[in-house]
Order: sequence, then structure tokens, then C-alpha cells
Amino acid sequence: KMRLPVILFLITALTLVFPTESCTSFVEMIPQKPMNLTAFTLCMRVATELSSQREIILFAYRTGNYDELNVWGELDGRGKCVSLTIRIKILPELRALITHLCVTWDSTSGLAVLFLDGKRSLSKIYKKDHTVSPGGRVILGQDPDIYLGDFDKHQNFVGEICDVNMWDVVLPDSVIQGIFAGQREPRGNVFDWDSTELRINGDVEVAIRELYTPVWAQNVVINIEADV
Ligand SMILES: *[C@@H]1O[C@H](CO)[C@@H](O)[C@H](O)[C@H]1NC(C)=O
Ligand SMILES: [Ca+2]
Repeated sequence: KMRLPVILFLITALTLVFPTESCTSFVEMIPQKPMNLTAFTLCMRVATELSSQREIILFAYRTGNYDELNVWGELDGRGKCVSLTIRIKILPELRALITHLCVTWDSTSGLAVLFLDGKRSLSKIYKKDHTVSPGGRVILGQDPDIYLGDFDKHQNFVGEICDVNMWDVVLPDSVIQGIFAGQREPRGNVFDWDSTELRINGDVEVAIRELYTPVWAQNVVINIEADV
């Protein structure tokens, strides 16, 4: 009989590293349900070292003719707000340390709110009474100017992104704070990072990282008796 140490409760996840400026590398995410949304919560963990004065696309959902739902980081904060469906400036908080970012939006009020590491921004009004259209494609890493293509390497994402989850409702602030702190419930019903199909294109490294270990389980080693 031997005692085998088993370390439990390590929660790991895929992570995507976009190493360089490129106009060919992107990851398509296949949604679990049609994206006719009247509300959503979109969360991700993201880090970048891009410091040049340029836009960075963080999430792009485009149908045939329209950018339906794009999230941009605009490091210099002076990005022009063209008439995209939803365009949210993120300002300088994005950095080389992983940041947990969530965006919520609800069409009834038009309220859009940003959360950075669980801290809530002011509310802004975007596209009251609008419905996001279904039938498009969601990609990470590039901004499509046509249905799926016409990428600009000065807008692409360079850095690491993971744990991209989306719900078709606005989650309460306390739930978003819990997710930032590592809770894995509720799982996204539009995108659930643990199960969503990812289609990798070009130079994107897919790695596994430790996402989160509950505080009570850190350094817990449980010995299990086993016949060997
Ligand atoms: C989205 O479309 C489906 C199927 O047509 C429908 O059942 C659902 O109610 C729609 N959701 C919204 C928010 O419009
Ligand atoms: Ca573009």
C-alpha cells in the first residue's frame, strides 16, 4: 500500500496567446444559442502590453453588414466613436497584468456598465430598445470589416485572453464580483469558456493555465490510500 498525494481543486482553463501584430490570426467562438440579444453580460480575463496609441479589438460580433457588438480597448482614450452598434471605450486600465473585464448592457434602459476586477464603472446609455441581430460570427483577435475578413493588423489583439463567457442577461454586481474572485457559477449560456467550441486560425498559442484555486483549497494536499 502506498499513499499517493493528490492535489485537488485546481481549476484550469484554456488560455489564448496572440504573440504578434497580424492580420491573419484569430479565434472564432461558436455560440451556444442565437445571438438575438436584448441584454447581455460579457466577461473575459485579458492582458496586453500594447502601449502604442492604437485601438485593440477585444471581442467582435459581426453579421453580414454590421458590427453588432464590439468591445474595444482604446489605450489612448481618444478613439473615435463611429456608429457601431455598441462600442465601449476601456481606457488605460488594460495592462500586462491580467484584468478581469465585464461589460453588461440591457436594451430596455440602454444602460451599459463596465467592470474591471469587480469594480463598477459609471453607467452609459447605448442603443436603447435595440436588439442585437442573430446570424453573425464572433471572433477574438481581429476586427472584421466584412463578414469574416478585411482585418487590420493595427487593430488586432496582441496579448493573452481567456475565460470569455457570455450570458443573455445582466448579472447582478455581486455575481460579477464573485466571478472575478473565481466563482464558476453561473455558467454562461451564450458562451461558456469551459465548453464553447473554439476555431483557431493563424498564429495563436493555446495553453492551459491555472485559473483559480479556492482560498480554502490552496496548498491542500489530500492523501488517498491506494493499492499499487
Ligand atoms: C431569439 O430568437 C429565438 C428563436 O427565434 C426566440 O425564441 C427568442 O425569444 C429570441 N430572443 C430574444 C431576446 O429576442
Ligand atoms: Ca477594421
